[in-house]
Amino acid sequence: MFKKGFIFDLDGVIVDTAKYHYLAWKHLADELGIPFTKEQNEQFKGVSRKRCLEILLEWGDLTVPQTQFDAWLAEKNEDYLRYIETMTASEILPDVPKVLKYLQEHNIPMALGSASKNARPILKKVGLIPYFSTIVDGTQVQKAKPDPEVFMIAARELKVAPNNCVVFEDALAGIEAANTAGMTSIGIGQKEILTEAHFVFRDFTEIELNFIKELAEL
Ligand code: B16
Ligand code: MG
Repeated sequence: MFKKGFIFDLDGVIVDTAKYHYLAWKHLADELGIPFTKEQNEQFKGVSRKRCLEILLEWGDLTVPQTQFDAWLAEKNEDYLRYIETMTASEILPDVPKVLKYLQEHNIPMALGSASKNARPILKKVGLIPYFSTIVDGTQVQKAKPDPEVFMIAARELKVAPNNCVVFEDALAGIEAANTAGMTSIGIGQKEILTEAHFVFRDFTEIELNFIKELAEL
């Protein structure tokens, strides 16, 4: 058993893929004649692809057969994957590597805990796979955040007790998931939104390594 484990969300914590999700959803929404703004896109953060489409169709007051639903879901993802294809390490958010390197140097196990079914290809594109002992993504979870399932699986695979895990999250649903799991939650974003997080930082440039050291009990 390791004493402490660190779990990272992907979109909005390690990379800013929210802008690509927005473009792909916007493209589909335009096609369907449903208004879709960047503010609405905020509500899609941390939410599964399927649930995002359900919400979009609710906004547009559209009910469609399953085959059409699946076709639009696939279309959105193909569009999104075209953006992902162009990603490089330059899109890793500032100072994220500083924290990952520090934890790796001190043998603290790290997991990825993401709702995205595209988490692995994205991590591969930006070259961060080697940092993670385990990757738990949208292909493995049955229940979406705020359900703690994704983080509970990550803790189990890290072999760290949930109350010794630290979670970095940008979505309120993810913070709720971490708290329900009994983990320490670190919000990345706005204090006004991530009100339930134990700590909130605008981004990783605000996080000092001393703080990480304390969390890791080094
Ligand atoms: P995909 P995270 C989430 O990733 C995103 O925040 C959310 O906007 C997206 O809809 C979801 O992944 C599903 O992504 O369509 O790639 O399976 O923040 O949990 O890393
Ligand atoms: Mg996120």
